Amino acid sequence: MSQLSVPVVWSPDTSRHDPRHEVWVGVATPGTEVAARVEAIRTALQDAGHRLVQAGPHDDELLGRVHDPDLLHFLRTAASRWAAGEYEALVGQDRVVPYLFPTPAMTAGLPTRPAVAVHADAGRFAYDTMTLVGPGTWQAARAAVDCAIDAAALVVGGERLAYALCRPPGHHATPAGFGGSCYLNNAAVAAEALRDAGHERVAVIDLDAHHGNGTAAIFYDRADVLYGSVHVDPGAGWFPHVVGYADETGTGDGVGATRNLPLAEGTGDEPWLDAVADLAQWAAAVGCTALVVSLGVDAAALDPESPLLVSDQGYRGAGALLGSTGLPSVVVQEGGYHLPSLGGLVAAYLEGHAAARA
Ligand code: SP5
Ligand code: ZN
Repeated sequence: MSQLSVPVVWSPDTSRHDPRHEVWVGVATPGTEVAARVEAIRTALQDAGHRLVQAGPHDDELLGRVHDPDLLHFLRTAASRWAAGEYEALVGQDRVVPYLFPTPAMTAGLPTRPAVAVHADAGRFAYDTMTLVGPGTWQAARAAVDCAIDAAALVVGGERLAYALCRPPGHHATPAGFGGSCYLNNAAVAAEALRDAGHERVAVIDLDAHHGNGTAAIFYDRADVLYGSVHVDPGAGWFPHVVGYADETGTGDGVGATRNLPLAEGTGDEPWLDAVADLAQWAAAVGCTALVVSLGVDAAALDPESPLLVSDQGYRGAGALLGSTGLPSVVVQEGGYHLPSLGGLVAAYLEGHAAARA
């Protein structure tokens, strides 16, 4: 058991974010990306014999390579701007909810000026109404980035596999936008950390049920960080709806360095694992020397947020496929919302990955 023990990098600060609500088709529904997820995963991984490592603080250098300074400034200050307003008295809640979206449909070619009112300014960065910012959101998202940085450092230091218990998740956070329960792109930061340490080509393999539009956007024009994703077909009506199609394959230097493998609703283990195998072979064949795995476990059958039907065995098999590339790997937590089975799914993935041999 101990030889299969994987370092699990976590931080108590990741629990400081409480989304409270998701505004879904105009109605405040209970949040799905809750702090209890951390506890569920941490307990399951401890029970499986993995070892906890607490993340230390890091500066914003790597973060600044994947996100615009304006986004970082907004997220850092939004909760206090909201608290300074009259929203509590007006509507009785303290979460930042966007009210206006200054898309090109509105600005029609004029420059987008920052709005003075924070409820109007939020739409400059938020691209959905479901990803609310509260008092601890920045601290938690920043701590999740620290988990990713420390997990990458462990792999650079010689571990063949490290797991970052990132929460809130990150793969929907784009260079200048947040949404899909994500604020800062943990996986992208891990990839940058591996690049920094001398890995000239890194692959991010995204197993979350949803297309990681943020990670895809960050690396879309780059040849040094590949992005490969298996996810529920956005064309069938699933988040992120407008991106994540198979014909999105990269641009400029990044032509051919993005691969999207969308699957139909109801897809189970066998076709899902075929897609994972395809991505694993691709990463190894094109000369990547390290992997970042965006491990969402919301493709599982019991998950309330996706229609894919992957089992525990499926996640164990995905771990085995990616582990058998032999590439040093940083596994970063993304989605997964069924609290009773969440921890077991992550443990199954890590067991498969840790036991695999090239
Ligand atoms: C990281 C991740 O898995 N993000 C998922 C974002 C998808 N959210 C879309 C939500 C669609 C509506 N779900 C209804 C939930 C009502 N509370
Ligand atoms: Zn997801």
